[in-house]
Amino acid sequence: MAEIIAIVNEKGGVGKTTTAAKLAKRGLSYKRRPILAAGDTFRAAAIDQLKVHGERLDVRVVAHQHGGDPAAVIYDALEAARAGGGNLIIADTAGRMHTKASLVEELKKIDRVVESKAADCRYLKYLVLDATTGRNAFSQAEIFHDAVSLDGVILTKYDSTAKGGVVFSLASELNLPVVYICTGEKYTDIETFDPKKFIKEFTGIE
Ligand SMILES: Nc1nc2c(ncn2[C@@H]2O[C@H](COP(=O)(O)OP(=O)(O)OP(=O)(O)O)[C@@H](O)[C@H]2O)c(=O)[nH]1
Ligand SMILES: [Mg+2]
Repeated sequence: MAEIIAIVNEKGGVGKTTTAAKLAKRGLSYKRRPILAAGDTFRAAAIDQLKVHGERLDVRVVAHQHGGDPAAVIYDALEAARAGGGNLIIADTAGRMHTKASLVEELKKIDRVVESKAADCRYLKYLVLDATTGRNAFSQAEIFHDAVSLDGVILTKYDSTAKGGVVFSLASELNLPVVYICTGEKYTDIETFDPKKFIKEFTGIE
């Protein structure tokens, strides 16, 4: 049974693609066989960016042409996994689109593909939030959670801020857990979220 992780946010530059690569690297370290799916078909350079990560990590990248249908890319990645090519699909998605509604529609289409093609798979939708953006990050979470029901949040750029207070409102207002925290640009700069450690750092109280 494969696992599918979709990395989403409709804001550009929050760290989606980097995080997808970090999760692939993490998957490798747990003896998983990741496949990166290039679901950002909107921005011309996005596919190449993911391919570069794939080459560096020696991880297969499933990609279509610029402008293609992201759900079809995920479909092909599922086929590749079924054919024995991997057991952890990590799907990068677009952060810059014409309208907000189009990304949500795209995600719903991806949901439909996964449901019809891979109902037996574990399917997780993680929203990537830039820790430096505060309340704006929370609004993103609200929009996406409402639209596609998220499984968790990955907080990036935690190395650039002492804040990250969004963690509290995500939990209290949306009941949404932070699953990973990213602390830099290297593939290994990702760790599972540790609430106790976070509180200690946030409050400065031992
Ligand atoms: N300091 C720091 N930089 C990060 C982190 N995660 C990503 N970045 C950097 O943020 C920039 C944008 O990262 P991308 O992964 O391209 O962001 P994206 O969300 O895929 O952007 P678009 O595809 O343009 O929507 C890059 O320069 C990354 O190296 C992090 O945890 N810490
Ligand atoms: Mg990207």
